[in-house]
Amino acid sequence: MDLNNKLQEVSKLFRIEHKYVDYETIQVGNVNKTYKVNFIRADGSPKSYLIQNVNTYAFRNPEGLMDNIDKVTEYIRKKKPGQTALHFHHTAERSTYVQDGENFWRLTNYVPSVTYNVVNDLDIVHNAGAAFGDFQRCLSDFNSNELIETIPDFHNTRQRYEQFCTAISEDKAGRVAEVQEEIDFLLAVKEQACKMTDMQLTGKLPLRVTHNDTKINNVLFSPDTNKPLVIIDLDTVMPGLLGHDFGDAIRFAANYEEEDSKNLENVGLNLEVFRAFTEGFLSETLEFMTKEEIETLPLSCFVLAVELATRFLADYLNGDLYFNIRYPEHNLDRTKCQVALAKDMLTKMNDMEKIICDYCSGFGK
Ligand code: GN1
Ligand code: MG
Repeated sequence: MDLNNKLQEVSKLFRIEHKYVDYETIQVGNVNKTYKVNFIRADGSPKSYLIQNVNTYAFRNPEGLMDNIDKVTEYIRKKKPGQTALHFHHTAERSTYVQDGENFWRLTNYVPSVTYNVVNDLDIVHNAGAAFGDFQRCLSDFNSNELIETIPDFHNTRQRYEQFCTAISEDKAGRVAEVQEEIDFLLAVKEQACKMTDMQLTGKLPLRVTHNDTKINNVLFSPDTNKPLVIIDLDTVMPGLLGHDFGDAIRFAANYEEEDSKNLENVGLNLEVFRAFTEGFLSETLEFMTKEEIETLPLSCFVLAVELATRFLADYLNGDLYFNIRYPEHNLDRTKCQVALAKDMLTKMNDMEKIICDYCSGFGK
């Protein structure tokens, strides 16, 4: 069926009765497919919604995922009644999704906003750090047993390495020979990259409820004030480590280049952006963080860059089954970029540590 017809049909099931106009594909997500769908209301005014087709290859239990999102958004809404929120519409049967075959559709309000992939404005970066920190703080007393793991072992770096090694030995797409340099680097740093996972397993780092996909483009900003409006992409909200959220945010926002850049000579950690994000994040989280959590923040940035590199490269070796790609070498370019970033981070560990220490000492931590 033509996508126009499908989106019309789905919006009807979610009881949207306005006149359908057209849709725009939102290019940012690497896993789900997202469309902004435009309508005209009876009074002639325009109205848009977001329709997503959830990737059921990545998310094997989409019903459980929607249940997680319901619980978390409701919890946040009660704590912050006036705040902009994501609202998932219901069908006549009170379901927040519509399933047809492998397609799993959902529909939310469209929030007029701006998002950023690369940001140099330090106020915006600081605000994003505070928004993700606030998200953690809001959920710090949420009982994580109520949530399912939407992707089991999502940030279990040891398991990510196992999947990576399987992809190398199977060599399904016949690509191993061309990526030996990247493989060698990733295998060489394995123990360092798995340190946080080990600390979690031995109880040295506490499990919390985390977002697990803290790219700055998952923060919607007000176009007028540049203040954060709402955090989106709650598919991976589940038990995790605070450092996963911090490290993932830094590897994305504090890179001089976008995460799939081919300009490898420019790829690296921008310490000013790191400082701005860190100060915003810690302004919300320092109060409840443990000493070990604070100490592992610089490492977490390296860990998340390396872990994602193993995921991109494993997918490239498997023949690009998981991530949406926009051209054949996309996963390889993503890998090279994360590897270059991880290498640069290794040279800046002390700088990151100093920025964190300076901030903490101001609060007697
Ligand atoms: C995926 O689809 P998107 O862009 O929200 C991935 C993240 C990666 C990210 C890298 C469920 O997120 O883990 O960090 O790509 N999400 C999932 O851009 O695997
Ligand atoms: Mg995501």
